[in-house]
Amino acid sequence: MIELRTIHLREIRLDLREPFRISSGVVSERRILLLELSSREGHSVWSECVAMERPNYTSETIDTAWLALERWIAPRVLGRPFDHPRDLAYALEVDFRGHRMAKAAVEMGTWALAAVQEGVSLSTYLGGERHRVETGISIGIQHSPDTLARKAREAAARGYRKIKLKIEPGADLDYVRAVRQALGPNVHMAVDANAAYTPEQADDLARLDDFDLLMLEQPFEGGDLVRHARLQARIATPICLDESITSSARAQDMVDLDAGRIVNIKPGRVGGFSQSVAIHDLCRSRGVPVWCGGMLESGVGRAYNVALASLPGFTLPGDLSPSARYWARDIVEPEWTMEDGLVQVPRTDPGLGVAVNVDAIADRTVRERRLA
Ligand code: OSB
Ligand code: MG
Repeated sequence: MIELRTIHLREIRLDLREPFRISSGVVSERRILLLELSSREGHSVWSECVAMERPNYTSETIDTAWLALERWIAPRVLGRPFDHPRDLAYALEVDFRGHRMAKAAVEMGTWALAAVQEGVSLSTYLGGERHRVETGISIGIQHSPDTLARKAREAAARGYRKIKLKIEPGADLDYVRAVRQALGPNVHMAVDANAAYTPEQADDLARLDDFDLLMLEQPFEGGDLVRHARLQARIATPICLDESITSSARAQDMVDLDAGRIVNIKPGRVGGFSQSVAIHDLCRSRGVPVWCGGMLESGVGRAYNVALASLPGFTLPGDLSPSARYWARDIVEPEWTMEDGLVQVPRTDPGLGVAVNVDAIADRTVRERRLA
């Protein structure tokens, strides 16, 4: 049994060490929505809502998430006992569309609270098995192919097991070619378009087959499956869907239509861990590899991603870069690190396995609200 007593919302701002550009926009300062959940049983945990400042990845933003949490999510779940986090997830689905990132922040926090209550790590509570997870890097769009090739070479030298390049029309084939030349044939490379292409540009996308890519992520708009299936039928590179997969039903459609052959699971995008685990289970039973994507999370959000990525079906490297890639100083202790391209999964202490630096958060808080 688990019952939420309070949800404390805080917005903090953290400067990225370097701006991160994807096809639909650039982020230099990350506005981060943190939640502190406390239970009737007397435990408390931190969680993170991964929505960004502008609606350029999905329709949600940090401001819509704040509103949804105050108005609809907190009133539905506070003071109400649930047998399991899945029951809370269900309560947030009934007659309540969308707002998945806002819902996920509470739903995932509830899994962490349940883990603490059971005295086990979040990874263990989720059914994770791995003690280490392979780490990939996602490199933003750069000014020139040469700059990108230099960054990719540095990343490969640091041990990353997968190098993912953001692409867009006009910054694709020449960039990918330069990186493949710089890295040689043995490094795992992927590209992510964040929905920047239309089916009329399929000829350009088909040329990516020359570069032996592990995957082409989300070329067409979020929600689309049919156009992705048509593209997959004519290219050899496996398509990986990110924005188009919002639930296990959509993942099933993807497999049935052969609209993609890999899924990027971001728990925030699908409403939390209940859907994430369902997508994982479905893909595993259908032989579809999954991996854990990132949303430029702080060390709090990363703890949730690392725990999820310890499940056995996560067979490809996740976008789980160490703290120092993003921030001068992260808000957790210890910070997340990488060794030989692997991140260690905390499996001994109950819950997240990292402590939150409350002073660092207080210094950076721009607004807060306690919901009870
Ligand atoms: O599509 O995976 C994406 C960041 C913001 C929005 C969308 C995406 C990303 C990333 C970041 O690729 C990966 C990371 O957190 O390291
Ligand atoms: Mg993506």
